[in-house]
Amino acid sequence: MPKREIEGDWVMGWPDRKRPVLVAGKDSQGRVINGRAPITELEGLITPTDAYYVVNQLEVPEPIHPDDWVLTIGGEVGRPIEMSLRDLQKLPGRTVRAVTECAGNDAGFFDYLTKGGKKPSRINQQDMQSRAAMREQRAVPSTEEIGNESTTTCAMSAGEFTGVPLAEVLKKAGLKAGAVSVRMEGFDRGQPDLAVQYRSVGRSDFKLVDPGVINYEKGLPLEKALHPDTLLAWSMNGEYLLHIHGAPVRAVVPGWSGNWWVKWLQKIEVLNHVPQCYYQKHYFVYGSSPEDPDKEMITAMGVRCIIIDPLDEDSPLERGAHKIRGLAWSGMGAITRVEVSLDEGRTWRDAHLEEPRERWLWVRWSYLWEVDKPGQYRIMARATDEKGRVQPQIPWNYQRKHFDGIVPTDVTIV
Ligand SMILES: Nc1nc2c(c(=O)[nH]1)N[C@H]1C(S)=C(S)[C@@H](COP(=O)(O)O)O[C@H]1N2
Ligand SMILES: [Mo]
Repeated sequence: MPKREIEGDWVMGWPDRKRPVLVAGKDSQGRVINGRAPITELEGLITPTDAYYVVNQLEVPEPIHPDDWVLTIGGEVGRPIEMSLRDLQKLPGRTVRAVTECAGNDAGFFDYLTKGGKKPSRINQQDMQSRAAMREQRAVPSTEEIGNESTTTCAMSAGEFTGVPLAEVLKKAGLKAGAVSVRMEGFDRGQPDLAVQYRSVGRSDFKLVDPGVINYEKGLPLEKALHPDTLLAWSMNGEYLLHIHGAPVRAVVPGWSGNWWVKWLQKIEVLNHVPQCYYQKHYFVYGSSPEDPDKEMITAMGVRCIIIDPLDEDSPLERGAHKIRGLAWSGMGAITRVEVSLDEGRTWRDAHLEEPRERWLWVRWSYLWEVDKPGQYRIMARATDEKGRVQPQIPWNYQRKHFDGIVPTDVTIV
């Protein structure tokens, strides 16, 4: 066996193992505007900051100096207030470790599992640079391009976030009795990218709703807004937020998909209704088609489990003992069980859940597989949560959001 690579990188002048590197797309000034995380290379639980995935629906705004930044809190409150970063930092703080996952992550597997066809690669190293260029040109992709482009597995990461519960800020302003939702507005402004919208659906032969130039915004239902782990965060992984992740302050909404985690916050508005924001009503929705009149906003992620080792690409494998490893998490409830099947799902055996099992973080799991007969093998894994929900929980929807199906790994044993 060839020796596995050790001196992959020079870090602080010393040779080290290869480090996970973000696959990024840059704008014409060389600034990263999107990125895919090399999640199958994750060791441990927390994604290093410079390998954290990046998704932006609108143009990335120019940075605001933290000293010039104020957050306005108004609407259905007793005392509308303005708070600086220092004001926020005077309130009781909180740290939460949570998975951020883009609602469109793994969308390509929806079609593979329902219609069959070619299995998308577990990690789709998309050409993020050509995406960035298309975005700047505002080009509408052809159906062929859409067919080749789906985000698999790398639009998710996990981090440690420090900030203040949104509930503390709302308490300070004083919620009025009629409060129903909390609109969070970012200071990024622009027109939604048509290419992104068409890719989400997987075709470009229908008419999109075009809201024109808007700020990114979402109206968080009050119950989730008041959950103590819903934060206004200024820190990620032990340091101040990077600009691309929403500095000075972003929302952290554990268990709910990334689109709820509004970056570059500038305004919080308490409402007596759920607002019809573009990204709430037209894009991050469940529905049967673009014409469906009963679209429903998406909220919590489903029950998720992925195999990160081995991957299809690792095939062929030699006979003997192999450790099957993966990650499991859920927006719906704590993970209590992961099972592995080696016979197309006929029988399932418990995998070992590795501690810790934090509620909003993923759980690492492993299964020792002894295999001595050469042949084709299909490895499947599925997670169960504390309420007994077994994946998948989320049905196919035309926007292909919140995929939580069981994606097998196929390997040959020689
Ligand atoms: N202001 C603002 N917040 C935003 C977005 C955006 O376009 N503008 N994109 C959302 C989406 S769709 C995702 S998946 C997450 C990604 O967060 P990250 O780039 O820090 O990983 O940010 C969310 N918050
Ligand atoms: Mo997203």
